Amino acid sequence: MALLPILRFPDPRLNTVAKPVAQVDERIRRLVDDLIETMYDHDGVGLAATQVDVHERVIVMDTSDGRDQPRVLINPEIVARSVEMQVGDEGCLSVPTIYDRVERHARVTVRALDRQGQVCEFEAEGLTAVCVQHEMDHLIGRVFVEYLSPLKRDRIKSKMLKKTRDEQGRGR
Ligand code: GNR
Ligand code: NI
Repeated sequence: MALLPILRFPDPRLNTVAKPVAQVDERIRRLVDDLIETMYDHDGVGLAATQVDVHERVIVMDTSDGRDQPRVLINPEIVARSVEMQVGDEGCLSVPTIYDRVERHARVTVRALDRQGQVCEFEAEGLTAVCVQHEMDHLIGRVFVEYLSPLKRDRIKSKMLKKTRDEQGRGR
């Protein structure tokens, strides 16, 4: 297992569209395990392969209270979405310290392959529904701040560039 470095907004690699996984093999399982370890290390509720510069349709999530129920979604598809929407505060490991409101479908039905390559389908609501939509956006190259106003997005962009510069100045 390994901790993977996470790309930071506005890195253009975050805008890459991921390709479907052709076969759930040992390489993909290793990626899944590294994503899970990296997600827990950063106390995240989800992580998409895009964020670690791997452009394949792989997501890991854990929205359980005990943080002991990792979920693996390979080639995820939303097969149904509620008309009802919900607005919730979102954050992103690729946009650290920034939280803002985003409107999402309140419920989504997701179909994906699991770590074994088996098809699984479930209905998600609340934070899990938010997380699925947030992670699936990463796979099509979209970061949540792109839903905010251009003014806010530009401010966040400047703040992230400065943060990255400051950290590199300190030799990190
Ligand atoms: O850890 C995360 N928390 C979170 C909170 C509200 C809505 C979405 C998220 S996902 C985020 C981890 C992340 O960046 N996943 O891509
Ligand atoms: Ni994110």
